[in-house]
Amino acid sequence: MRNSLFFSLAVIGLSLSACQSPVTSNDDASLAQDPVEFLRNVETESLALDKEVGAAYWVRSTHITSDTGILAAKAGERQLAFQSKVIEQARKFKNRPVDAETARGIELILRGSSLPAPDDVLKRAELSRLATDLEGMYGSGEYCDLQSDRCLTLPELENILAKSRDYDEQLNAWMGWRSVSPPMRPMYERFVELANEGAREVGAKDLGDLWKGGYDMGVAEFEQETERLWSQVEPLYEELHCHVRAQLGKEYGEDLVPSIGPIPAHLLGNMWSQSWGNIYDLLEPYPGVASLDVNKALVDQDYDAVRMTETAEAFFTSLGLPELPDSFWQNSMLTKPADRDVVCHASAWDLDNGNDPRIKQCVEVNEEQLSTLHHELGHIYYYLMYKEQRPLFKGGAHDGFHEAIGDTIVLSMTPAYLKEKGLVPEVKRSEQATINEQMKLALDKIAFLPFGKLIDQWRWQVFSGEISPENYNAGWWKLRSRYQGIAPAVPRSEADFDPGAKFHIPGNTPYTRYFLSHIIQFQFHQALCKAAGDTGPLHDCSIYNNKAAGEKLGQMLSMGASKPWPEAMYALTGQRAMDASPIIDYFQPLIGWLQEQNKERQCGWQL
Ligand code: X8Z
Ligand code: ZN
Repeated sequence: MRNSLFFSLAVIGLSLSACQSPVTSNDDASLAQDPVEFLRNVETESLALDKEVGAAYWVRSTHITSDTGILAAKAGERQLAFQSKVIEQARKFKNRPVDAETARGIELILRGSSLPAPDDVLKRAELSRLATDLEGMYGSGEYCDLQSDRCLTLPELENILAKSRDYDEQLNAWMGWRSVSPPMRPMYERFVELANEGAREVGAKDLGDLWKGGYDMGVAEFEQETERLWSQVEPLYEELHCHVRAQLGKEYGEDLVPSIGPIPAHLLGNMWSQSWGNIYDLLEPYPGVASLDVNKALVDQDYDAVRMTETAEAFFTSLGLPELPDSFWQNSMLTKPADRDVVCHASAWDLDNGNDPRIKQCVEVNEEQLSTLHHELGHIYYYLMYKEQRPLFKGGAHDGFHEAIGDTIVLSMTPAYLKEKGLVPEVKRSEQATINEQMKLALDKIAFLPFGKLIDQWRWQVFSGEISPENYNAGWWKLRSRYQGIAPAVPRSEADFDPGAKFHIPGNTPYTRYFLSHIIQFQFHQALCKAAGDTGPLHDCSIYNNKAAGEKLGQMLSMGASKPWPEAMYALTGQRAMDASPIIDYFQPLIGWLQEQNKERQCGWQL
């Protein structure tokens, strides 16, 4: 997601805020002595430049050239300057007795930047330029394969990993994409130095601590909270890993996939081994029971990017939520342009103070992309629903909430729903069908959990200095093998920079949000099913067409960031904590099945 106002952006790297823009005449308006007035001034000042910075960033992301790089970096620089000024002022108000709303506003300003810049003008400009260039390098990256004599873009390389079952072909695509990131390494090192300097200037220990401070609890408490949630789900992941490894051993041979070691990272159907749904064909527990091949139906029925987006929109409107505005359709980028480089990584943008929400996605006609469209529209519906909040409160209850909305909807795309949409032929309920469906979903949702956690584990250690630049890659693979139980099939060294091959590193987007999202979306699903009056098993519930569930969801979304997140959680679920019990409940049938499959196997992996 990309947010426009910097306060609401516990969000992105060089996110969009406002600052001393040419269109903002009253440069020092935000330096008021009264906190209430200060917040109002900050909001007013933000709107104008926000619009300008948003435009510069949108054009940069949908048309990567050296010119758009210059313009975006310049706009970003002004934004960072404004941000620093406002944060500095907000710190002075921190311990003043103020009303609850004002205190919340100040809190959101203090934690609202994922990229604080140093006060030094030259360093600020350098940081903005680095952020723009790193993202641009990722967006325009391609791998020119000498053998086939052509250059492949990321979506093309991802397709190879999704579809090929040839060990070497997959390895070539996997390594190919990683040839894009080594030049980022010295830039990233400098980026870390400068961003840390900026973080220290606003009173944080380092940038990681600033990020961890965005959850209405202390930094140490938040770290414990993520550990607690991980320990709830780790046994599930181990069962899934154990079974997947055994099946891959059968497919590729145990010489290539050893039965007690980590899984080769390029065999899981995904460029980053982060979700494994693409290799469902190798894992289908009961072959032929319940056809779940949505990909084929989408192609056969001539779906295109617009129709897929309309399908996603129709789910939200079936809940009683509004239609997307015309401007969404006019301004979004739904397909990859043939004539220029763009940042294909899907994102949602809240431009013009909620009046111009857009998405940017290189949609291809397949199920994974249909899910991503629901994910992106989840962000858009959050924007639409909190549009009436004051600017400071236009944001998610926490960033994991923002990531969880569209995914929650995807959990309602049950076989019965897909049948209604004509995307699967028929629905026959049986225990075997349930196990198949659960396996398919687990390959995405359970497989993701350790990945969702380790990305920021790496960054927190990088920002704190625990992982030094000489050990960037070794530190990365240590975490990848510890959490995910995967390993590269070819030696990696410090000449590589594998973290840079994942969007959110050069894009400076915090990642713990996705780990949290993957847990709380099951809490949301459970609560919405309850609101819909569904009494059956959680995995069979769909809230499609249910206005009571839509009402409940809409209420929570419209709170935006106005209250600490436990209150938003309470409004939707009746609980105040994040909790992995619903995801565990959801997958009960599969867990039992996996335990049975694994009972003679030695699970886990040696490091
Ligand atoms: O980055 C995203 C979204 C945009 S917020 C497409 N996701 C993470 C990823 O792709 O790594 C969604 C799931 C995890
Ligand atoms: Zn997202």
